[in-house]
Amino acid sequence: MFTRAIVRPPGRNFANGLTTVDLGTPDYEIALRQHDAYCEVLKSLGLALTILQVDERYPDSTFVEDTAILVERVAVITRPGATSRRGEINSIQTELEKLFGELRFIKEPGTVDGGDVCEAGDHFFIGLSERTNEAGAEQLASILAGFEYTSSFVDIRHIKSILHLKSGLSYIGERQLVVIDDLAEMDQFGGYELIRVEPEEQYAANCVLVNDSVLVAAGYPSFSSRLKTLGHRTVEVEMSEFQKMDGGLSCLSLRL
Ligand code: CIR
Repeated sequence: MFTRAIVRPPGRNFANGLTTVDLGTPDYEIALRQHDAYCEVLKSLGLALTILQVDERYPDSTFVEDTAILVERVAVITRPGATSRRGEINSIQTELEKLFGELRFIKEPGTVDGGDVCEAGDHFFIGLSERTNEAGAEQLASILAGFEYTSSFVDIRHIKSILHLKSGLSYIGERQLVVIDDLAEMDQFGGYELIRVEPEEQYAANCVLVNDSVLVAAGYPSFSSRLKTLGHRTVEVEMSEFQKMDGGLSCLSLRL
């Protein structure tokens, strides 16, 4: 069960962040409203929120997930792959020092973005991407192994339609993985029940299991009803402005 989440609202210069998609400029006021609604959903699912101060030095800093990997006994502070995002870790570290007995760090030359790290029970899928390199993935796997978690690497560098592994993969419990077609045939996912997302609903593949519910992006009816059919309780969240900046549901919070 998650009891807490760390979030950070977008700043006024949110639109100056990095993006690879061509969906237009995000509207700051709408983004703020969507972020508020996201926070309300987390609260309604029983999570206490730590709301970090807006930090306009880092326009992408609302995507807090990329800065840390959290498991029960340890928090791993990442070294984000994009140099413009490296400084985001400082305020996250300060916060996590209050909540975790032990912190570990991804060190140079390693890079890891939290968006590439998919926890599936006691196993982790770690994406090798434009942001997470082999050195970073190996460091993370070795830290996690010290806490009895296993890991496997998933190379997504050839899949141009996703920025991070979790843009195309989510674990929703009970050995069920939500996957996009490009990932579905990979050996690493053998032994899991795969829920394939239709290509036109690919953005919906980034969904988040929070306690008894799965957060899904609003506007993907086929995927949403599929999850319901499988017995999941779903909560839809409007994400349009974050999608314009390559962000998904998972990246807006660190859950613990
Ligand atoms: C970036 O390119 O870093 C941000 N604009 C989006 C990060 C999204 N993070 C995530 O999916 N975990």
